[in-house]
Amino acid sequence: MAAHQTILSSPMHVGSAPAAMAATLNFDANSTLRNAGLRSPVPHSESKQLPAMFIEADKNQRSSEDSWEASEHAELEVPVLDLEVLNSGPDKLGQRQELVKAMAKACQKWGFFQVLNHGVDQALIDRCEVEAHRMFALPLEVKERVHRPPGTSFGYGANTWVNQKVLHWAESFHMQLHPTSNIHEMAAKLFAEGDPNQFSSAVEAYMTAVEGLARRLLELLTEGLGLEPRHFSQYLEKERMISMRFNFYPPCPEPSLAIGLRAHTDPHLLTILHQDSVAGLQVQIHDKWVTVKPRPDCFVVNIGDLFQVLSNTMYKSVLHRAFVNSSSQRLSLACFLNPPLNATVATPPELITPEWPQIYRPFTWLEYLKNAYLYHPITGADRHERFFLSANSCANS
Ligand SMILES: O=C(O)CCC(=O)C(=O)O
Repeated sequence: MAAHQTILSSPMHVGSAPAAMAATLNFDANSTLRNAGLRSPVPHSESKQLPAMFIEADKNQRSSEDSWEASEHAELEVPVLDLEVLNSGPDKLGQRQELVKAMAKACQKWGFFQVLNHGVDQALIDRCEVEAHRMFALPLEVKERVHRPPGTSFGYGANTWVNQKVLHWAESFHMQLHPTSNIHEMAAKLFAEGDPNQFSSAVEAYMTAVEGLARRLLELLTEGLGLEPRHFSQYLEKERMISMRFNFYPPCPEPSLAIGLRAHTDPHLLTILHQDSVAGLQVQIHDKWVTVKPRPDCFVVNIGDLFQVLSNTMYKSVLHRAFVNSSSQRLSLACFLNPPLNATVATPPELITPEWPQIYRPFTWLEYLKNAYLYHPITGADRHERFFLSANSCANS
């Protein structure tokens, strides 16, 4: 068993200035989730036939018959949890405990849940969605002003993984709020002829509100592990990484041959996703793909790889993907909560017992990010195995 470690401990000095941290994210172009360098093959809803570069040959990756409609299997509904009970009042105390338990149970089984009455103003969500649509509707040559260079993390383009031959039927735009915001800079390029502030103020206000929600959820989830609620969140007060990806899926001429976003786990700590009213997100459970019913009044929350490590696999980071359809466009806003790159991620000793031994060795988020994308870039299903304490210590998984 490893020596006692603090989880998300004080930064180890990999390079402490925010600018230096940002710079270290620029991986080798051949080794990461990267932009495909798209210029012309942006998915077009006008196409009658699916262009070859979007045809997914691997049937296991297509959104096909193997999906179960949650409505036909009541037990296969990603749970919807009502946060209303968090509003203080002595009569709500018992209900709060129930909520914490339900949340922990959802993360053990699904790694996913939805939250209702989450406290993020609906007007803020609507405003951010309007701005996302405005951004994707810009002419391609304007969007390319913020083109994400191959091998880097932020900007406009299409996500592909190394080794992936086929393009996703999707456009994406990834921005960062912390440690340094790149939102104003990119808005200034995108909306040079208009009012960049309209875009950046909506996006920043949305991300700030969602970060607040993510922190509240992190504390409840931590409590659900039997730890003091601020056990992890205390380390994210000053330094943290907050980013958001807009995912836009135009109607697809042959949806059964394409995929919006391939199956993957999120490498992050926690993901807070808002999907519009069009279905597309699917979660894998018992080797079946289950559709997460769109609830625009809810956020979808999922455990990332880092939280799986911190929880010693009690919480699961689960494969998910996005499918596309022929009639409706779809928008999702995915916000990611992360520690700073130089934070140490280590399972707390309280969660390590003889019956539930330590699975992972401590590592930094930077080390994980580089390895995660370098070695298991496509599904991410087993990329965290590289961080097992020893080859045989996968007893709990
Ligand atoms: O669009 C979706 O529902 C899924 C998005 C997602 O998984 C991601 O951005 O990582």
